Amino acid sequence: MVGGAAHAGAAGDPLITQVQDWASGHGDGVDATPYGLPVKYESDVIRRNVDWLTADTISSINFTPIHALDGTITPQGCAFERHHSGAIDLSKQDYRLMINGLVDQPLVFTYEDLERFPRENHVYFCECAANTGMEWAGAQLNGAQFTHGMIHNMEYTGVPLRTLLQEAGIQAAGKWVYVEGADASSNGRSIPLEKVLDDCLVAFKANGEALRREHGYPVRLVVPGWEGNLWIKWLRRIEVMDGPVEAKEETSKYTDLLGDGTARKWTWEMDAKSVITSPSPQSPIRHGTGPLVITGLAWSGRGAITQVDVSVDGGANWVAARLAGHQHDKALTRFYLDTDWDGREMLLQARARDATGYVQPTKNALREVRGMNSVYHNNGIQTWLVTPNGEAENVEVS
Ligand SMILES: Nc1nc2c(c(=O)[nH]1)N[C@H]1C(S)=C(S)[C@@H](COP(=O)(O)O)O[C@H]1N2
Ligand SMILES: [Mo]
Repeated sequence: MVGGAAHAGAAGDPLITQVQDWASGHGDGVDATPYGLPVKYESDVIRRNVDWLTADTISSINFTPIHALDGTITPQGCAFERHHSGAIDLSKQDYRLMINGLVDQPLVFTYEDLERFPRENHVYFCECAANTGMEWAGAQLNGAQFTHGMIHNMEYTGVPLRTLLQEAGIQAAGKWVYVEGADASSNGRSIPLEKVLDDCLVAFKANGEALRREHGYPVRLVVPGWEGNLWIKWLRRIEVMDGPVEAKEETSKYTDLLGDGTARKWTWEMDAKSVITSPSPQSPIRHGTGPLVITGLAWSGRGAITQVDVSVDGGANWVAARLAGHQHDKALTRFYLDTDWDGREMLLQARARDATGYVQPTKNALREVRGMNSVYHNNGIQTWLVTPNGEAENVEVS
């Protein structure tokens, strides 16, 4: 069908029959682009803000254009940013990492020191706990970038934090670490030692190149599967402690006020979640009826994604989507449903299942357990209403 359409359109098409400018002379030489930027035709694939959320851009957030990306790796240049006191300039020369507290030997590492420890490469997603937080009370923001764009997925190169702590020697009384950044906010968080010894990385490269400034250059902490707030940028100090600090970012923030007035606390893991990135409000169907690729992302902080189901009728019927590309634990998984669209209205949903058997809940199921006061950890099923003209809109089905 697609082939037939292309054949009919080709007759007399000057793009086929005439020699074009780009074939009539030379292109740019290899010296024209020492470091490449996206081509000008893709200039709308950019981070975006939500105005009413970002009155102050210093302590603020922007969103990854997930509606316009494909595959699983997020380019650093358009990966969402979240700063509590702005992105800072910190050179490798001025970089120091201190390990102190309940250790045999307090240590300070330079950037060069870190490069001399055995390093690893891992792909992980980083999701702000507030991702989708604006949707608790009902459908609000019109676009996957805004409802689900506080997430990115990169390949990190770094040294296991375990290795550095072993170098310092953890004392028996040490049960937690307190980690902080070099920025004015410091964004201090407590992390239990089991997690730190398991898979946390002191990372200095992302997607093969140095971390961008806004993602914590020269060194950030990677805390796989756990909420983004723990992923300390411009990592400065790690104190081994016998208990948590109960700092601002883990008491007044990053806890969830339940319906009965008590708070859910230490909600570190990001539960399984998914979203259809296209079609979606910022990526409507422009080609009419016939073959349609429905695609999206799924992820779980508890391991691998094992299945993604897609519904075109608001959750009445489900079809298993095709999981494509690399699949890593605690990393984004790309799914596709290759289908035919008859032009009828669709209520598009995706539902993720992870290796623990956990299935992504509906928003209402989440509200029954968590009440209506929450902001963080909203992993409810998202619905896009696609109308016969191909436009899509953020809605909820009951
Ligand atoms: N030092 C420092 N680390 C920080 C923050 C910060 O403001 N300062 N923000 C945190 C939050 S809330 C999130 S969601 C992630 C975002 O990482 P990104 O900006 O690379 O997307 O970084 C975390 N680490
Ligand atoms: Mo965050």
